[in-house]
Amino acid sequence: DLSLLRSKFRGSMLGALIGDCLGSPYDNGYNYLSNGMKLVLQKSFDKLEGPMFKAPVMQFTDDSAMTYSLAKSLVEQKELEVVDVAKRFVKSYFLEPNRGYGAGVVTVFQKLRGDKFADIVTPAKQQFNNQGSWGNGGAMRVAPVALFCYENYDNLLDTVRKVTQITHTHKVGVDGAILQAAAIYQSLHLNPNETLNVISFVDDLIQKMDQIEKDEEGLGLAEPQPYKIQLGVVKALISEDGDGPDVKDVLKKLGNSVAALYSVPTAIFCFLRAQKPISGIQTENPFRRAIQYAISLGGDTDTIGSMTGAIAGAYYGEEKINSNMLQHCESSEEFRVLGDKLFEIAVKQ
Ligand code: 8NA
Ligand code: MG
Ligand code: MG
Ligand code: MG
Repeated sequence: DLSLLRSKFRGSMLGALIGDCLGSPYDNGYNYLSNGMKLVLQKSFDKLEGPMFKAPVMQFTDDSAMTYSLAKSLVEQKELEVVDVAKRFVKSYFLEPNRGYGAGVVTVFQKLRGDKFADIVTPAKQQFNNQGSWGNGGAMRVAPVALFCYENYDNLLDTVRKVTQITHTHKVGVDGAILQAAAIYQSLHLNPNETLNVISFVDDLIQKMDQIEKDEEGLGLAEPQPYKIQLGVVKALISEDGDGPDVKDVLKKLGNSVAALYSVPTAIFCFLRAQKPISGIQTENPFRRAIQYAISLGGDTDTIGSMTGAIAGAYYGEEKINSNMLQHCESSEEFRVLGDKLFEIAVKQ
């Protein structure tokens, strides 16, 4: 069904945007939201869904700025042109430097601009004493690649690696982007009108990451397969019955930080957990439930909200994203159009 698939492409782009815009006001360091703040979040989402609510448009942050640049480049070049992507990242940063970029990544942008993009490999490699960044900045912007490579998983892996390494070369930063893209890819290929098998969703990701991390052994990491392990934790948490796991337990085991390893598996968990009701979150809408839950975990709320939104939007499609809520997000029309254009390029009709 091509109209459903188109809606899923839009949903992923819009989901990434809405999670970022709605999540960024709650960015609070490393604590999950207090009961009082969770109520504020509930009421604010209720208002944003209402038709008459006049609120200032919520601004997006670095997550959406970089997602936008990447999508624009893929749409205009119709293939991956890494230098073009790097130029767009840098141009967009220097036009609007106050979008909340990671503390280290700015150095990469300065170096790229400084030598006029003659060398786009070295600046990222030099980050953090030549270790490279393991931040979630590669994963947070990767949705357009998952859409662009809808029909070719091997191409997805290759494309994710190349676009991530513009800023993030640490294996854990790159593999976090691969995992986020793989989760979106799986969501896109599933039918939202059938019940989601949450266990097999995780098992499929474990199998993919096992392969990827096995191929990269020997890089000298203390733990050679960290994502495979964290996905095992996701599977255990999602299998708990009753009210599901306590928020404190989720945070202790999965995390909510700017590290890719402690945020990408968390976003996947939020999407899967929201298949069922969650206490303290009043909504019938599973897309809203996923991002509201992600934001309630605190920490890097814009990014975990955005990554959760990109996965959930790719699964449910645009229909499940409240249109009033979207009106309150900066540039939502542009993100919808980019979803359409990626669909037209990626899906052979
Ligand atoms: P980055 O590459 O600067 O990484 C983010 C941070 O992770 C760095 O500033 C370091 O503190 C740490 N880090 C990464 N790699 C290493 C390493 N090898 N050794 C030691 N420390 C390391 O930027 P990014 O693009 O990955 O960051 C993305 C995040 O920053 C997103 O959440 C984005 O929204 C932004 N951001 C985060 C917060 C927050 O803390 N909640 C606030 C504003 C902006
Ligand atoms: Mg951000
Ligand atoms: Mg970086
Ligand atoms: Mg963030």
